[in-house]
Amino acid sequence: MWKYKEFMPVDESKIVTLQEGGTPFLKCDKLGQDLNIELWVKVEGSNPTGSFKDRGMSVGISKALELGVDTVGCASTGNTSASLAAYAARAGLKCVVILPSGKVALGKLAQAMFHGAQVLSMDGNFDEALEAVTTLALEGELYLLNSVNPFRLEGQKSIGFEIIDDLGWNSPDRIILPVGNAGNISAIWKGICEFHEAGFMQDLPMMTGIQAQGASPIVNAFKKNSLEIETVEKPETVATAIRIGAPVSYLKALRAIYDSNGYAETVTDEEILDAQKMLARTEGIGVEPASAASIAGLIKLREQGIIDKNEQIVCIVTGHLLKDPETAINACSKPVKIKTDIDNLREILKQK
Ligand code: AN7
Repeated sequence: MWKYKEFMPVDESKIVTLQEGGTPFLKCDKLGQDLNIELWVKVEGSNPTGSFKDRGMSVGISKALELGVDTVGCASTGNTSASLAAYAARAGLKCVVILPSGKVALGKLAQAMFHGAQVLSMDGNFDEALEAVTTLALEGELYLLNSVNPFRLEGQKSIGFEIIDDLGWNSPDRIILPVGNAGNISAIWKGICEFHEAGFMQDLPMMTGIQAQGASPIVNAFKKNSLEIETVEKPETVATAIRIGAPVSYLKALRAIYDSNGYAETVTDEEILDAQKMLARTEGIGVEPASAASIAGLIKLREQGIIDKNEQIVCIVTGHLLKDPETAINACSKPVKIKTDIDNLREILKQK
């Protein structure tokens, strides 16, 4: 992503990178033909720590070095902490992460711990953890690297740059992505607008945000045509990455959706898990549940007629399948036990 460094507000001599960005951009014809659209999928799980957060952390940690801080921190549903822990390690900074107890997928927890962060498990949800870490940041204990930090969004806007670049300096009709704390949709829209103002393309995409039904304050506001959200006190969804009831960047996100003539919709946990499996089995793309919300949303909005036939659509899948191995294993039948006997193996294959 640093090929776009002229658009990034950092001191070039202090860039901390794990070579994030430049992720696969896959045309998905089987799924696209079923839905009568042209479908592209941007695979953010291919980033160094397995999610789009790496783009933001590369800029955020570069900035932390520029500012001369010694400790960085975040609250997280998992991916932010995994990414921050890795980039802090690379920069030689101390790292503190606060996680909602019992609600962080195993792969993400393993990453945060293994990269050497101080991992604190809070008896509360993400919104409460963010409030706590923000207080610590305001007291000067640490440099906050949640997406309230504008430098995070400066990195993540490169997803927008890459989509335009990947399409040969054209905008798709629509970009669909999962929304949790709402930083990413805001960042991508910023990137798109910067490229548009620079004259790199003519059209603009309709920004389309998808939330889980049990954690959908932004969709609720959109359905009321409002710029204000009502906090969801007890957010709940299988897609733990987006289990967020008080998204910090709600205003930027709603503006992005309204200004781009976009849309917002909810999907159920069942729709998310069905879409996750379908994407893995028809296109070979393995994503975590939150990421599959974009595909589930695409299917729903196509059925509802909100998405027209022949639209050119980019779905962003935000994190890798292996982030949440437990959910993946629970969605499958167990491996068949076999004996160390080739005849037995032949019998089993015949049964199919
Ligand atoms: C896979 O890691 O909020 O709307 O603390 O991990 O920018 O918040 C993660 C969010 C989508 C939502 N997909 O993005 C965290 C965290 C995945 C994610 C989102 C997240 P935002």
